[in-house]
Formats: sequence, C-alpha cells, structure tokens
Amino acid sequence: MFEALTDKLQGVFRRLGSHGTINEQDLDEALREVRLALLEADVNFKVVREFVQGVKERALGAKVLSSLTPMQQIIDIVNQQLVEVLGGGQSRLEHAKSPPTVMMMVGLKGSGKTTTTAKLALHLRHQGDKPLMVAADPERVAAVEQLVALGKQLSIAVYAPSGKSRPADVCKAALKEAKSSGASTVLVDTVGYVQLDPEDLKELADLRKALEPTEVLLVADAMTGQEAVHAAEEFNRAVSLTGLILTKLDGDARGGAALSIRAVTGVPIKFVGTGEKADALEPFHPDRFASRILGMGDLLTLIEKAKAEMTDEDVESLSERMKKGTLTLEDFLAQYQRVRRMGPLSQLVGLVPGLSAIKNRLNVEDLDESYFARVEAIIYSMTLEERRNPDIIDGSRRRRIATGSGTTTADINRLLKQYKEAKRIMQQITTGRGAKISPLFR
Ligand SMILES: Nc1nc2c(ncn2[C@@H]2O[C@H](COP(=O)(O)OP(=O)(O)OP(=O)(O)O)[C@@H](O)[C@H]2O)c(=O)[nH]1
Ligand SMILES: [Mg+2]
Repeated sequence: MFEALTDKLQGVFRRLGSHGTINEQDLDEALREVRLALLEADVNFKVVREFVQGVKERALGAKVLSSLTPMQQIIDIVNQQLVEVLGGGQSRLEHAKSPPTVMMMVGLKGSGKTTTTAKLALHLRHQGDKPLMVAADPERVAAVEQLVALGKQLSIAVYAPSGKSRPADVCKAALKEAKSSGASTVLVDTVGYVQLDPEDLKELADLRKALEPTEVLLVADAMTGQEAVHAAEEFNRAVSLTGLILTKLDGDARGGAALSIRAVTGVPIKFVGTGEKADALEPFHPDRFASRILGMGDLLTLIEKAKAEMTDEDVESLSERMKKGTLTLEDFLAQYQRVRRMGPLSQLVGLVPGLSAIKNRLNVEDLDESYFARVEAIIYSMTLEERRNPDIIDGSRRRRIATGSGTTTADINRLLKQYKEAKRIMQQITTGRGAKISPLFR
C-alpha cells in the first residue's frame, strides 16, 4: 500500500530539490502536485484540501521562500501535516477502572472483525491481560465456529452461545462468565453488516448500551477505499466509536482510505492489521506511519548528499542509461566512488527508499572499504573497451586483469556478477517493471 503515493511525493520533492531557492510559484506548483498525488491515492477530497492548505500556511509561516534550505523545510512541513492528519500522537487502548474491560468490535461484513478480535486478544495477553472473546453473532453458526477455532488455536478463552439467542443476552451471560473466570478483558465480536440499515445500527446501539464498553472499535478494511470512510462516519454517529483498527494494510490498495478515515471521523486509529496471521497487528504511531508514507528513511539527507556529488546532467544521463540497461563498468565505478564519498554504504542503503528491500540481494554487508579498493583496482586494470563492454572479458582477460590489479579471477568474477545484478535491478527500478519494491512493511 502507498507505493504509488510515496513515489509521487518523492518525485515532487526531488524536482523541488533541483531548484536551490524556491519562489511562490514553485511552491504552488509543488503543492498542486502533492494535491494530485493525494487525490490519485484516493484520499478524501476534503482531507486533501485541508492538507494542502495546512502545508501552505505552515510553509509561508516558516518563511520557506527566503530559506536557504527550502526543500528540507517543505518535506518537514509535509511530514508534520501528515502526522497531524493521522492523529498527532499515539492513541492507546483504555482500560476500565475495575475489570473486566469490555471492548466491542464493530464493522462491515468481511472487514476483519473476527480475525482482529483474535489478534487483539493475543496482543492483550502478551501484555499480561487475561482475555475472553465473545461470539455475539449467534445467528451465524459459522461465525461462532470461526471464533471458537481461533480461540483454540491461540489458547484464548471463547464464550460461544449454545443455540440461538439475542446478542444482548449472549453478552450478558458472557460478562457473568468473565467475572467468574477472572477474565480482565472481554472482546465482543459482533455481526458484520453488508449495508448499514437504521434498524441494524439501532440494534448495535442497544448492544452498546447494554455492554457499557470502554472501547468501541471499528474494524475497517483499508482496501475498500472511500466506502470504509463513509461507513466509519455512520458507525460513529450510531455507536460513538472510541477507536479505529485499519485492516489489510498489507494489500495493494492505494491507501487513501487509511489516510482519510481519522481526519473525517476524528476517531483515533489505534491499531493496523498487516496480514492474515494472528500476530499481524501493530499499534499505530502517526509519526512512524507518516515517514513510511513519505519513504523518508532519511530521504532528505540522501538527496542533499547525492546533489552535492552529482550535477543535473550526470543524473540525467545516468538514469537514461540505467533505464536502457546500458550502464557500463565506468558508470559502475563512478557510482561506487560517489557512494564512497557519501558515507558508509550500509547506512546509505537504509536511506534509499526501496533499496532496503533489495539489500540482501546486493550483499551489502560485505561491501567494506577494502572491497571498494579492490573494485577500483580491478576496473582501473581494464582497458577502456572492457569497461564499456564487459561482455568481452573472457578467461584470459580475467587472468590479465587479476594480475594487473593484484586480485584473483574469483574477485573479477564476483565484481562482474554484481555489476550484472546491479544493472538488472536498476533497470527494474527505473522502468517500474519486475520486482515490486514497497517501502512499506518490509
Ligand atoms: N491480508 C489481510 N487479510 C486480513 C486482514 N484482516 C483480516 N483479513 C482477512 O479478511 C477476511 C475476513 O476476515 P474476518 O475476520 O472473517 O472478517 P469479519 O469482519 O469477521 O467478517 P464477517 O463476520 O463475515 O462480517 C479473512 O480472510 C481474513 O483472513 C489483514 O490485516 N490482512
Ligand atoms: Mg466475523
């Protein structure tokens, strides 16, 4: 999720970065692109409008235009604004003064309520709680069975009604059971609605009254886009939500719903679900989430460093050759030397959005200083022709280069292999084909 948005925003920042100083027109242009990127990611239009306005106000207030480091400031402001849209600080689960704490899970059909109930119970147990899960969807035998199966699998107690009874009665009996068994939290899994009818919402509101829950958590499927946002508003009106849990963030939706839902409802996001397994639940931190969306590792530092090392022409012709797959060993050497001047490689790789994902394939760990020196020596021992067309480097050429550079033919083979791999990966990245690289959730 968010890959496209991350790419777009980084493109905006990169273009801004090439300006040096920024005038109001540049700022407006950049904000227009930010706006488009957010709309394309399916962020709610009202949220987009407020977001862009907020960024502009902050930018003018911070006197970005007269600043010597305008781009850094703008990235920083976009980041701050994003953190704010996502809720500011972390919002934790509340606990009742006297146990058990009741948490009611609500949501549309298939949003992930039952799975999330089990995930949350597991999370709470890790924190020392003694959870009891309640199947308050007695109409559907399969729904009860699903929760019972999850309880068995995770060794978490489940209260399941025998026969058909009203959800309110099930909950009453479950609370009694919780008290007698000493459960500290009661997690109530409710019916999933396909559509939100007034009667359904009334039923849910009645259940809320009967349960007096400390938390009413809406489980919302981030893959369903704006539909999830509208549903959240309706649920909130009917049962006053205390928190949101966004599920399926591991999916490939554009992510706009995940970004809009807090701003539209004002309800804090407490957790995100990132997979089908019971441990795929993460407490939500707006700041970490924002920097993941911006793909910032520390994008800024990298842009600055790279800019200092390369002219615009360098970048242009290099990326052109990367795209065409005609990167030569000379480019490879030049890149190595630039990277070497920029700092320790292992640190740099962490700065490049997406690169951390392919780190293992590049064997970055063994690229130490002495390796750099060897790469340099090897490439310097090659003829110009060999550097530009490494395919001609046969066995006898390899032996000659090894002798000339004081290395072994194994070193030459390794370098050529890495060069080929790098060339292939670069081409995949620059043309957006092949390996799908997500800066999120890796
Ligand atoms: N990839 C992924 N799948 C999820 C996540 N959360 C839930 N699912 C899947 O979504 C599907 C529906 O999940 P359930 O927990 O049964 O949803 P529900 O809201 O209880 O559904 P109803 O009870 O029918 O309303 C299941 O296949 C889950 O494995 C998540 O975070 N990531
Ligand atoms: Mg369910």
